[in-house]
Amino acid sequence: MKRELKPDFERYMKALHCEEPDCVPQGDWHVDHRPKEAFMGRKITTLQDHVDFWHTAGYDYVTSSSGILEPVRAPEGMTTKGEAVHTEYGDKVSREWANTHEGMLTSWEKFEAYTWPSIDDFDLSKWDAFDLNLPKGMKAILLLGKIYTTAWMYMGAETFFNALEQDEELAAAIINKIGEIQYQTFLRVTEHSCVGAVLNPDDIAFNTGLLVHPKYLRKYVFPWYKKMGQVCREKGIGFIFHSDGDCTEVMEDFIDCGFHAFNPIQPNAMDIVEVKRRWGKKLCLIGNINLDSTLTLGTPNDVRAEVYERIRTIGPGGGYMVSSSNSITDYVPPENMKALIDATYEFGKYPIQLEEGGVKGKFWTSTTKVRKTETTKIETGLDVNAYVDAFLSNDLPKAIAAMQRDIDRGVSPGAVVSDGLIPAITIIGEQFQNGQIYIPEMMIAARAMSATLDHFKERLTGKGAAKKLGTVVIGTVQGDLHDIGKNLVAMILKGQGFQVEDLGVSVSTAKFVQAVKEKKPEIVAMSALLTTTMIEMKATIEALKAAGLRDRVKVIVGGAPVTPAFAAQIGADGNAYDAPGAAKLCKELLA
Ligand code: B1M
Repeated sequence: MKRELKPDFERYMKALHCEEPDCVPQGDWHVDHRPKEAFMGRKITTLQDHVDFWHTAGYDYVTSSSGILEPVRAPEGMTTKGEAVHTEYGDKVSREWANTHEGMLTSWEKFEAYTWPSIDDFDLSKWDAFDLNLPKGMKAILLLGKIYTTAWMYMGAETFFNALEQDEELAAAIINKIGEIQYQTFLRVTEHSCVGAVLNPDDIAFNTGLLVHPKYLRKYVFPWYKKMGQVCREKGIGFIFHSDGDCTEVMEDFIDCGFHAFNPIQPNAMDIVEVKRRWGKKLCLIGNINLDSTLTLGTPNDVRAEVYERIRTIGPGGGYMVSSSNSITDYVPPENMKALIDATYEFGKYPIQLEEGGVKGKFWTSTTKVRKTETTKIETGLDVNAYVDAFLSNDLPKAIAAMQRDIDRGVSPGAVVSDGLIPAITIIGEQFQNGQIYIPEMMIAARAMSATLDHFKERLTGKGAAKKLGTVVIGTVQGDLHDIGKNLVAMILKGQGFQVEDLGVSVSTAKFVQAVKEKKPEIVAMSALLTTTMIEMKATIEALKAAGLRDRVKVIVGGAPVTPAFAAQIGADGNAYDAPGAAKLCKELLA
């Protein structure tokens, strides 16, 4: 469909102010390089090429990063390389990301010795060029403000989570340093007349909720957002917050920080109709076209139908822009990206008068979150709560004393583990599932339990020892570098009494097969967070079959986009939604 609308940033601003412009704007903030080239049918190399892309594709803006403090593309010395990430373009690319376990700034010494980039070295020429050359009607959206994500990437996720609970001052000092640099950069760039809005892509959540307790965000991170928000409001420029996952707990905080809009409202994490009902008068909503399924696995007609449905339900009254539920990644087929753009233009004219069911597509559903509401009552005759408290407060002497007390009462060390420690970590797991505690507490508790077990190692291997439940070989599949969830699964499995062989991230089928031959596990556990890497799970099962090993092991699969139906379809033995569920499943499979 030929687009006749001219770029008009006023349209975008109207939508940001929750008013009806002439039509629903497109709202994507990031398009990977390959889809850009496929759309343009040519190489994209210069700044002008990028501008041409955004202009030709019908956006009212170009987006561009500040380029400062971008450790998502990890600083030197702290990277994990992912080979063979699948793309839709007949090839595979390799990517590097920050290493999860340990980053560069893990102590006060390292923090104090680190030379931070200076704001004065910052090259502003890109913004000068935008000031002069942006096509009429277009503005630039500055991508800047990542503070939380930058902090954990500098420290490594696990060190960061740990520091929040154990050395809060260090975490706070690093966050503040980053906040200051981001803020100064923000002030410099927003002096340019080309800047129409600032989008802050700081992922603070995952599918079931915030990654850390909101008290930390409120104390250290949100005050910086608020400072930027004030400046944006004074200058009359837009201010947009991007975070994946379920941000329900802090939506009011976003309004308080001065954000005009929220993106991308992942369908498997938040229900956009409910979000619109609760906050739609104060926050413009941008996104929700499903990257997990429709955009990646659906047909152009599925995309068209989903855009129709969103515009029909969320568009009336204004305050909505169409975009992917994350970004346009290089595994979105080019024809689906085109369908997204065309359908926005086709259906988005105000006033919106679309009938229910006007365009039918096969809506692809992702796992919706499952939060338990009750905790299991555990009665074993031991004081399980003493272990729960000790693990959650990372109080090793207390945990050791409790275990010693139970042993002195005549309970065998093995029975203390199975009736005291394991029920305790099960209760903690349920608190995590219920959203009562967050990832740092869960990780710290799992580690405290592991340290307690280590302390009694000798007595646990002798008479009366707890039986090892079995060996699990675990890894994130090839092409996928997400490992925070996989690491949590590994920790909980260890805590529950499994021997765990962790193969790391981007694990090839050959490496899984080799590990099964060498480690002789009872279970192979595969994690994937990207829809396109899920096929590696199938490939691994096929490879195990080809090597004659499939009957020797149970295979479980998990990760945010993996569903029980997918697990069944590829011939896995089971799927678990979260880390405690994975441990339960492994036990059931070996029972
Ligand atoms: Co990325 N990312 N990311 N990311 N990222 C997601 C996963 C995404 C859902 C965001 C979105 O759509 N809005 C999306 C994937 C969409 C899809 O395809 N379905 C996405 C994308 C698109 C990308 C890139 C492609 C972005 C780009 O380049 N354009 C890129 C890909 C890199 C690569 O892997 N090749 C990318 C990169 C990154 C970072 C490097 C920046 C970082 C990862 C850092 C790291 O792991 N070392 C990152 C992050 C942090 C996320 C989000 C925000 C959070 C993931 C997380 O750590 N959650 C995520 C958004 C989201 O999840 N909604 C997103 C915390 C963790 C505890 O939860 O991993 O879900 P989770 O694990 C859970 C369960 O899933 C389960 O247990 C855990 C909890 O108990 N579980 C299992 C996990 N494995 C299991 C195995 C089991 C059983 C249960 O049995 C074996």
